[in-house]
Amino acid sequence: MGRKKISLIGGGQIGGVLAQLCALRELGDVVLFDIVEGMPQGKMLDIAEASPVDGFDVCLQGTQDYKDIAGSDVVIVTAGLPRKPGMSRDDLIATNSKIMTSVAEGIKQYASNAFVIIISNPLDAMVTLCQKITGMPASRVVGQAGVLDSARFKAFIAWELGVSVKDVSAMTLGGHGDDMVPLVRYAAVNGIPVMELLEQKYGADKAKEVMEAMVNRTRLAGGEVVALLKTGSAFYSPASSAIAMAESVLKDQKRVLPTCCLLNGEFGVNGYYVGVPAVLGSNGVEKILQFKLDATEQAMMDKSVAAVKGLVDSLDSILKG
Ligand code: TXD
Repeated sequence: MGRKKISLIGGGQIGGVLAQLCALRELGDVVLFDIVEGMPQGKMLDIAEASPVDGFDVCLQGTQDYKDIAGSDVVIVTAGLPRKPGMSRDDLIATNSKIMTSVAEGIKQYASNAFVIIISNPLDAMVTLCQKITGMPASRVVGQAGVLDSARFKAFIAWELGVSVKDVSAMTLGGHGDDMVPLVRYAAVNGIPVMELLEQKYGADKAKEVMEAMVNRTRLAGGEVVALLKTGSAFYSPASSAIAMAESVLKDQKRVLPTCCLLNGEFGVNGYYVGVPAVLGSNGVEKILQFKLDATEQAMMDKSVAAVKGLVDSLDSILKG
């Protein structure tokens, strides 16, 4: 039995960390594709030379040739420009949709049986484009945003309450933009509602304020990192997040992870990619878990979905222009 194979399209900041995480966890052999001559080869050689130190046995290859992604079990796409300070994710659409078009054609030709995770921004539009061009089943083309947005929300809650991040569960739904929907009602520490713990600590009024600040920080967390870095955007946490999704598929873990999925009526959305909780296993998106949103949550979801629709509906004219 051969090893699993993971191909990473885009060998920049996130791509490099993805390659190292795949190797450290021995998820499988890794191919790193980038258009920049020598760069993916150099990064893979560098990681491979750490293998005797870290003790992993996988093959690592850098390439400029899509042929090398043939037979991939998982493909993760980060190709495209990142944001600069002051830019929104949506400002990237013109450049990144051209890049995504060429990437999707490469995947269609050589790896159409893989499970594909898109990371490139603007996320919801890029995953839509990739699925359209490849024509692959929507259960095998998804986007990563929710695992990261939820991780940020969980981290802020853990830091605020002084508890382990391992015991916090919380989730964000919707698009990967500033209108995303952090679900306050379901945020919990080992099952205990976070709001109850905040009320004990601060009283009801201040507890609401503290939660609101965490919700806002979650929504703007990508920009917070961009402003600090000054060049480029977050890369460690997006890489970890996509690896959790890839691992769930490669090992058939059936984890329930917030995933950017093509919806078919779920949460009142039809025909658009939006972040929802999904069971990820060897068949890709095996199930979307639905539950009732209250009126406030539904209103936030509708606003977030409206932003996704506006962006996705502009794709056709951008690609023609
Ligand atoms: O959670 C999320 N989804 C995200 C997404 C969180 C943070 C950043 N997110 C987005 O990921 C970000 O806005 C970018 O659109 C992507 C990649 O971010 P990264 O920080 O890795 O960008 P880099 O370092 O600029 O790397 C991009 C690489 C770079 O090496 C280019 O040479 C390459 O993409 N590139 C290409 N690769 C293949 N094919 C083509 N055509 C191509 N064009 C550029």
